[in-house]
Amino acid sequence: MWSVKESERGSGVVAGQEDCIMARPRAASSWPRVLHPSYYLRRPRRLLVLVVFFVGTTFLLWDRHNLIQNHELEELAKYLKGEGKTFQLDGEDESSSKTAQQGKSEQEGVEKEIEDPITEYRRSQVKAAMQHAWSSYEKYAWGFDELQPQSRRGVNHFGGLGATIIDSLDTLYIMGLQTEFNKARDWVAENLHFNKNYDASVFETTIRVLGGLLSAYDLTAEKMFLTKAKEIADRLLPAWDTRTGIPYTTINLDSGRAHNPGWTGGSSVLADLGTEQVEFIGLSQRTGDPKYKQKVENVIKQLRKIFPKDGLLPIYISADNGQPTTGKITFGAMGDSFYEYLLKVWIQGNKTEVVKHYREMWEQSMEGIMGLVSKSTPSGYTFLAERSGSTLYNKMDELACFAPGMLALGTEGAPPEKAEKYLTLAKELTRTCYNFYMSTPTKLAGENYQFYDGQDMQVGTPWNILRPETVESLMYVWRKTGDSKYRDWGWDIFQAFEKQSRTPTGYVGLRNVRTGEKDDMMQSFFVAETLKYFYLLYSPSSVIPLDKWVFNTEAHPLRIIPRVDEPISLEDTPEGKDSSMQIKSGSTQYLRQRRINPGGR
Ligand code: DMJ
Repeated sequence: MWSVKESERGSGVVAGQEDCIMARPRAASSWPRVLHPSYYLRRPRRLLVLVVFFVGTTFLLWDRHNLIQNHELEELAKYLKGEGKTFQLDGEDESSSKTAQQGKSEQEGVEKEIEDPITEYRRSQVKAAMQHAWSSYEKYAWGFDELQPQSRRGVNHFGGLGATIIDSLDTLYIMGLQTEFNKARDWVAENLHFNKNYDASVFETTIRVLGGLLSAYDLTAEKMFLTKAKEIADRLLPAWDTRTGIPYTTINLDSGRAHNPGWTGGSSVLADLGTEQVEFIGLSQRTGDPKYKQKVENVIKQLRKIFPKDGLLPIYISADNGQPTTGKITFGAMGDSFYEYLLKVWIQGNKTEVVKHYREMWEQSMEGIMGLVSKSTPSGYTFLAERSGSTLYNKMDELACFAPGMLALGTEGAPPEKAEKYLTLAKELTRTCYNFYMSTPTKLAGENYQFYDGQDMQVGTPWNILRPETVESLMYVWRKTGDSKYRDWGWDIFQAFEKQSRTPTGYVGLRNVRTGEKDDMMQSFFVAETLKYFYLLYSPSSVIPLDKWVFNTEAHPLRIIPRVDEPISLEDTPEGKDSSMQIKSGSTQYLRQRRINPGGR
């Protein structure tokens, strides 16, 4: 310990001299003297103090700089010492032990493939983000649909079905968060009931609840998930009881009364009625009951009657007569996932003959998409314009940023020139979507963008609600190309979410990406999709491989099962054959497979 005296001694001031110095008037003229080399050269102790001070300060600055620079690596080292292991589910009963086993084999696959510690570190950070989102929800909003982090309470926007819990199941499972997954599973088993007097969105309930439950079933082989999936699907089915079989948008979960809301002008919405096929076909495959797939495949049959040459359908369609009621065409809100599902039903059916027409329709739409492709000036960003009638509007939603991922996925099964065309467009659009983020002061994308001549992209609607589409595309394009640039771009976006959206009580969106003003909502798709796609972006491609799994539009992976049933009759008469026998045989084959390999990997 330094005594006062020692410290005085250390100051290098010789007794008597101090008084002498202090006695001088504090005039400006004293400074040049202090700065003059001779001031120190004549007093070696002062020189020594100065040298020690200089060396010490330099070391401190260097050390601090190094600390900051090496922060990632230190964290990484900690991680490599054993934190953040994935897939460690312990078995409690027979089905859980199957889960644990398949988890282990998945982890082995991960370990074998990982070579890049930075990627592994990033993945661990994404997992930590999920843990933070989950524990915040658990603490403040347990059992509610979604968390309002600033208000520290839950809200029900989906009828009180615990949307965040169901949307989280597979993400928790894939990330190996065993305790959290078990708690979510127990909540579903004990507290998830659907007898709610609530007007639910058929689409949202399908993609989040039905999709989430089916995915949990495919990952864990726990029958309870399938039973719940069937229960909610049965409550949604009356929505398809319309003159054409095109479903209404909204249904009361208790009474089964369905209708279209006023804001659609009484019509059904393309992205709703065309984005329920993967889940309902999946349910038929897993239960052996064809009634689910028949409802949703009939919708495609109706759409084929009005399917234009360019494969682009308007966003509003009458459930009464099956005709479009608007001319508006978009790959953004209300159009988007219809195109996604044309491709995904084909993949889900293992590209077999029975689903061939989905691929054909998708290819047709991809010819049409080329007519929407435009370039910004001066930088030449490629974007997807919207169309009304024959007029193009230079506006693109962030929602349309799913399209590059879809195009990359669609290269499989395309002839070489087409595949090249799809991939080129996918890469160009990914660059644009990444720049939706990087061009704002917060580095988070706005909801949509306008492209004015000479001004490239300008934020239109300024909010960001933690949407996943760009991250989703980064994951697909990275898997397709192996170009690490896409992982780096994802990391830029992830860090922006961490900086702008993370609060001590969960993640929020921004009201304005220019100012950074926060909103008060952690959307359930943040845990279902955004964080899952980030996690997969930093995982080897063998984690949920794309030749064995297909993601629904809420990022819930469903296992690909070959369709061996008869195709639904695409002609009007006679009405489609009863395919129950065929689908039963297909699903029997599937159930047999599951007994051998419950996880499906
Ligand atoms: C999600 O619910 C789905 O991805 C849907 O297809 C579009 N909107 C949100 C995410 O932005």
